[in-house]
Amino acid sequence: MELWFTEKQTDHVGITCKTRGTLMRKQSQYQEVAVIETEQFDRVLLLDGVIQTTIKDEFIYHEMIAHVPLAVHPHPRRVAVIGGGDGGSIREIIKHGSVEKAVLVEIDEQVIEASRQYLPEISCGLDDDRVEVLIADGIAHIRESKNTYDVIIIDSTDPVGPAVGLFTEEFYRDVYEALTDQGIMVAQTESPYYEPELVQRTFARINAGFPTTRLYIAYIPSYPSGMWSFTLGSKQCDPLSIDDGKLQALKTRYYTPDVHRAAFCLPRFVQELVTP
Ligand code: AG3
Repeated sequence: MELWFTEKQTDHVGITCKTRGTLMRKQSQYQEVAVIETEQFDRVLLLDGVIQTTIKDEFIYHEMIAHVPLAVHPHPRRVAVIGGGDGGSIREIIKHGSVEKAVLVEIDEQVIEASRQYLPEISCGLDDDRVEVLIADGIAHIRESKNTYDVIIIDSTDPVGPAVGLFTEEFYRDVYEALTDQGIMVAQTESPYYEPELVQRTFARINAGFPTTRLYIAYIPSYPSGMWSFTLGSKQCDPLSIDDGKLQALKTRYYTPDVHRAAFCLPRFVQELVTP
């Protein structure tokens, strides 16, 4: 018997994967947490039936959400990840020698538990000495942190349920205050193809507080439309000015200094979403 998993990505389109089995499935206080095994993507983390990350293509998302801001900041020492309980962003952050402390603020402990047990390739960085794991509300943590972090990465789920507050102008204002003078934030901001209004609105909200706001793109096969956006807000640093030499030693599979620059070159329909 063949078993297939489908995520309904929009009201009219889904992604369907041939499945070997379910490794775990558990209702947490916030959502249903599951790890399934698929033929194409190996193990897949699902939250309320939505694909968060997969063993095969997670490197693209995690490298692009972490290395882009860390390359732009001249000397990132303190970094926070809001959400991202699988640990993939943390694993990439600690590849940077300048980082002294990386704080993961995840609201749902069950996501961390499931990832530690079933996705060790992704969660492995969580045990590093420089990493602190907080089971806490990221919105409250950021509100209470002032002038604390050089880089803040918002590695959230889609803007439904607990993540809605991570897409508001008020939250981005608190992120600005939580950043140091040369601080940089990045948020995952969904598919420009399926969610153009969301991309446009979120960009405007970040841009309302940050002097420099830029959208960049990566291609992630398991996410809706494959084309995925990230929005970067910067207090001082130019997102396109990076020190290639410093980045040569990074062990990556997607990110390179050339990919960094290319990621900010947007197809016209995407550029139009962020041009006033
Ligand atoms: N967070 C973004 C997942 C969004 C995917 N959306 C979807 N499949 N509809 C990923 C967390 C990885 N650390």
